[in-house]
Amino acid sequence: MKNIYFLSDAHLGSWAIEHRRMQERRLVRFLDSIKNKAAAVYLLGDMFDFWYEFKYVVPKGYTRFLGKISELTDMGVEVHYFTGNHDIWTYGYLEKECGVILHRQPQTVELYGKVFYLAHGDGLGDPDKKFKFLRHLFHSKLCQFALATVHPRWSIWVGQTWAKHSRLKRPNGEELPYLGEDHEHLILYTKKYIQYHSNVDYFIYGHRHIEVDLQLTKKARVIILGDWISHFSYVVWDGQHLFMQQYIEGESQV
Ligand SMILES: [Mn+2]
Repeated sequence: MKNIYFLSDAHLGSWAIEHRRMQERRLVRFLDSIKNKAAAVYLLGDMFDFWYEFKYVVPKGYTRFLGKISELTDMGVEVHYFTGNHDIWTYGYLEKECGVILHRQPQTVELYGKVFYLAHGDGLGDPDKKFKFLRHLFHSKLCQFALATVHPRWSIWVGQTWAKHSRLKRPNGEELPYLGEDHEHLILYTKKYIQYHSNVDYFIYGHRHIEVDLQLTKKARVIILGDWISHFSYVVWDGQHLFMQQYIEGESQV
């Protein structure tokens, strides 16, 4: 039985990440190392720091990553691409050119007999009004249309700059640490969700850039994936065990 892998938040191409070239190469080497043992790879959002696709033009860069996911899908490995809050503006290129299966909404799927709830996690349980407003704006058809009419010289620049600042505004450049079961939005969201969906075994989220693995009830377990900026973390499901790993080159075996 082949493995299923989950990872998120590489934020490739970020102007705020100085080691961005090394980061992309490391991700590509990881994907290469698992390509023969993987049945599916779930990319749970924000793989790009800013992706905006025009009708006939896509952003510069990411060629190694795009090539590698194309290689996997050509081999028959399912690559599921969830949009996050930095890469929602994709309109068919990743599906047609790279063969990914695109998801814009949380998905509930059964994998080797267990029920998984998968989502990037932005906006779930988060009451922040400013974030909600921006999220609404970014998803609005009118705004997407307006941005599409601006020359890439400026629209991509605006987007990259916005994404860079959204990374740099963190105090000391670090993520807010895990807030605990009673304050972490994704955990609070999950607690509510399971009241009406008691069938889910595993909840897996990205977005927060922290590693969390919490047995919430006898049945429900929640994992937050870390990231591919400093954690280089991923989750493996082999049909028996679900576990989090960090990709250490030359050492990682699964
Ligand atoms: Mn995110």
